[in-house]
Amino acid sequence: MSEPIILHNYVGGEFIAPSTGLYLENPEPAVGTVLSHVPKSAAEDVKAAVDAAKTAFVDWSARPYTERADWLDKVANRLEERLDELALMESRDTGKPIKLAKTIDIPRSISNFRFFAGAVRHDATECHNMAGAINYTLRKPVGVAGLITPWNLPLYLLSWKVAPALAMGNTIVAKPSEVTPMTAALLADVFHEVGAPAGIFNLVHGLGGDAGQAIVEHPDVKLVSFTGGTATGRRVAATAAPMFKKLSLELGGKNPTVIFADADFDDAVQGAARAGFANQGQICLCGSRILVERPIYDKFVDALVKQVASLKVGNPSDPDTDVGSLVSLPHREKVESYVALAKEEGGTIALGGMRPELDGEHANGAFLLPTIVTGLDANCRTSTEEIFGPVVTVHPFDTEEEALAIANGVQYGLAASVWTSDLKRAHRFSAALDSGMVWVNTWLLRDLRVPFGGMKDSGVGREGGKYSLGFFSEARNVCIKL
Ligand code: TXE
Repeated sequence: MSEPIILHNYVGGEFIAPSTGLYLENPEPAVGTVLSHVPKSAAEDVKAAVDAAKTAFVDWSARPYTERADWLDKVANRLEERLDELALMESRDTGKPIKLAKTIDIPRSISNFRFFAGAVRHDATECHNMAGAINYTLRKPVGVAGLITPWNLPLYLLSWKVAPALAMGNTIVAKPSEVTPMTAALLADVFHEVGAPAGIFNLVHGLGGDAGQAIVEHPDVKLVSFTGGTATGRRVAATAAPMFKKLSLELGGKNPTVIFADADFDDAVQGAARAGFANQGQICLCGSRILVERPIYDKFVDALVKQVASLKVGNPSDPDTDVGSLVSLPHREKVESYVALAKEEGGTIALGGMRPELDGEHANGAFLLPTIVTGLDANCRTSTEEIFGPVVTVHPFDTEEEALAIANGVQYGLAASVWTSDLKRAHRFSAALDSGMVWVNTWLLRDLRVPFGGMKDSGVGREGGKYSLGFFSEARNVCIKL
């Protein structure tokens, strides 16, 4: 067993200890041993980071966009050189399969830097001609950006915010989840290695209620981009709104996967399994409510059970593993409480519902078998509340109207996937869904230019492509009388 790694905050280009002198233990969820000691930072640490970011802003915001884009490319290149190390750390910190970290999480993080370097190089602003005058739009950096990220896709989601924030000339105070701080720490290391200007990227570790809250409260943080749970998002909004901060909230989901009888059956089974169980069901976009048209319902459930039962559960470091451990033991308890609730509510556990029996160091990891529940009312708590784990419920429907009512009958509205070979229905149904994003005959196929975000309790605002460039800047109109 190796010694725990001691993490530092990164402020003004220096790695420093928290002012409190206190550290949190960060366990490796698949084995239960302590992976690192994480600074338990306080408002004082956030203040130092904001001061550093404010100082750096003067110079950074004045640099040409081409230079800022070049820095993003340097960060991307160095991340790429360290891909294996980053992937292993992401897998150990979260419990996710190394296969996923290596092919999705880290490559996407690298792409995020390259994409926003390209986006800002090719960006153009608008011009509105009118009688006797011309208007043009300038985009100014906002200032110090507070970026708060969750534990499910640590570097992937952090880089999705860091890259556009810097591209548009802002400087950053970031706080990763205290549950998964490792790759954010490595990102700070990369900024340091490439010699990025001191203070443009500051990292403060710690608890949400301490360091996170202090970032949102700080009057000099002019913009907050938050991804996390809906309850926390509500608190962030309540704190930030009276100060009129720019705010982007990407929150929870309870996303429907809607399968019509005319869909390509095998594709739909594969798609529903992937949408339900990728990253152990811990992606805000995961499809945890599977609605199936009645004529194919029984056949579909059988095929889904067979498909999901074939997934290999266990050691995240094994390259063949499909399903790793959940992010923590407390999170597994939360997910298991929903399995118990599903039974109370009259559901049948068609697959899983318990912990796998694993040997050796994984015997006490936070594992849970992929779980499929049938026979539940579509309106019960298990079917409508966000579980954020490897648990899906499957429900039959008879008509398109009924499928739509079930799909839209929750407080969330983040993503949906629809499986059908009827083109007209695909368009009609996609337009009627209360959902920020709809995939048809696929799931999580991402183009980084498209708007990303949710409606209802799934959040406020959109990020991605020009939406991110817009959010991370202030638009100013200049009207010239001719
Ligand atoms: O998230 P939190 P948690 C959902 C999922 C999960 C639930 C709770 O259902 O079970 O949310 O997860 C920081 N001010 N999602 O508790 O608390 C916190 O330190 C400022 C969906 O882990 O929302 C972390 O960095 N920041 C989701 C970040 O907020 C605060 C991904 C997210 O943590 C804060 C994760 C405060 N007062 C969970 N309190 C998704 N949409 O992808 C906490 N934080």
